[in-house]
Amino acid sequence: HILLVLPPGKDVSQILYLLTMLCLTCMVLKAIKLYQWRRKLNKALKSFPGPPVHWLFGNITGRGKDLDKLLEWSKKYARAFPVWFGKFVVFVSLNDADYAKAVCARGGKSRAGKGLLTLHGPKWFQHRKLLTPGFHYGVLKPYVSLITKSTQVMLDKWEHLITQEKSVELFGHVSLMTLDSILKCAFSHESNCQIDRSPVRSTGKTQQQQEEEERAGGSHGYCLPVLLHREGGCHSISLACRDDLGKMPYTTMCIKESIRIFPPVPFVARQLSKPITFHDGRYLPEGTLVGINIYLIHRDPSLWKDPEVFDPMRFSPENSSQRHSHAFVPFSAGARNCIGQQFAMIEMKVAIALSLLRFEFSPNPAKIPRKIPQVVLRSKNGIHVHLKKIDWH
Ligand code: HEM
Ligand SMILES: *[C@@H]1O[C@H](CO)[C@@H](O)[C@H](O)[C@H]1NC(C)=O
Ligand SMILES: CC(=O)N[C@H]1CO[C@H](CO)[C@@H](O)[C@@H]1O
Repeated sequence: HILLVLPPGKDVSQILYLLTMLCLTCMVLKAIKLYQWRRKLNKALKSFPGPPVHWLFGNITGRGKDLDKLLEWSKKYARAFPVWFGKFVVFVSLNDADYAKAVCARGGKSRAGKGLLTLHGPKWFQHRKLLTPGFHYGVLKPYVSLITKSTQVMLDKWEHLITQEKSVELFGHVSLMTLDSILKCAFSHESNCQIDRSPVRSTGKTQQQQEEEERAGGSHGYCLPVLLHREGGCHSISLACRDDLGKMPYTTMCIKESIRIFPPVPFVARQLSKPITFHDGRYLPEGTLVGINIYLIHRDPSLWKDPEVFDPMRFSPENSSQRHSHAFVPFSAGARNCIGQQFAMIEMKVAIALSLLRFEFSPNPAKIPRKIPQVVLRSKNGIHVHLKKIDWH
């Protein structure tokens, strides 16, 4: 445009000079804006003490130990602390149910994933409105038989994998099963992906990449915490047989307790679209990146007694009624919560009930899962379980 408005015959060097000045002015303005924003942010962060920060690398290093590190820090820096990724990017980790409630109450800009996850503003609202009726509980009921079919395919595969002493890695199979189910239910597509993996392979990945991904849980899968039934096992089988899906109270409590301790989505990231002041007077300015730390909220000792202990009775109606509305937020909360929440709950109930009817599960103590947070919470070394077919005669 500049070239067009300049009268012909002007010196090329003059044009270059003009362009350079324009660029410089833009950069200086940007830098000033950034500087002002950083000053405001630093002022706000003064009231959020956090772990010591390396001048260059920030404070997040190896991925494996980060969850334990975060838990350690949350004991020292109550409710929230800044986490630095390098020198310039800071996320404020919100580890408190009240803080989460304040942030979830707003739309905000989502910072993860693709499609609906990355949209915001009117476009997100339009898509969300379009999709929501498709995930209503009543509409989901017919999907039970489709999910049952997918689960049966998975269990049939497991039967062939049983050996006397060796355990079986389940995560890859479960991920494929969830992919199979969602393709059937949402797209009426019979992918047969659990048996014949070519549809996934056609993405141009090498076989090795593909196998690595499958070991890691598949590119499409989400983390399904595998419930290892201990004393409660038989009890939950008989309940699963009698109750219909809407109830299954004991299984539901077990699922909830599993995704409390191992939230499949451990953090939800947001960029504040407006400044926010929390109930305790601390505030954060507009544009700040915050992470709702579901993993830490689910381990807050002021909300959960002995947080590391697996105890489904925490979710009995009596024990749940007094709990903070945002103490348990595996599906996030507010306007941008998980649209697939009901679907996921149904899927987990069906898969677990059918699995427990067919097999007895016990952990392989030599291969205890090692948590690693990525977009979803996964196990670094897979989920290895001993299977024993139940003889009902
Ligand atoms: C146990 C299983 C699942 C868990 C724990 C889970 C959790 C979550 C969480 C925490 C979010 C918020 C993410 C953010 O704000 O950045 C989310 C969003 C979303 N989830 Fe799930 N999810 C699960 C299964 C599913 C399934 C099965 C589907 C699809 C059928 C699904 C579809 C979505 C979509 C479309 C969004 C974006 C919603 C929006 O931005 O308006 N999820 N989920
Ligand atoms: C509440 O939880 C405690 C501890 O898990 C358990 O012993 C108790 O039976 C539960 N109460 C009810 C009514 O479910
Ligand atoms: C890079 C890094 O990890 N920096 C620091 C993070 O915080 C701990 C203390 O919790 C320091 O020891 C690290 O040097």
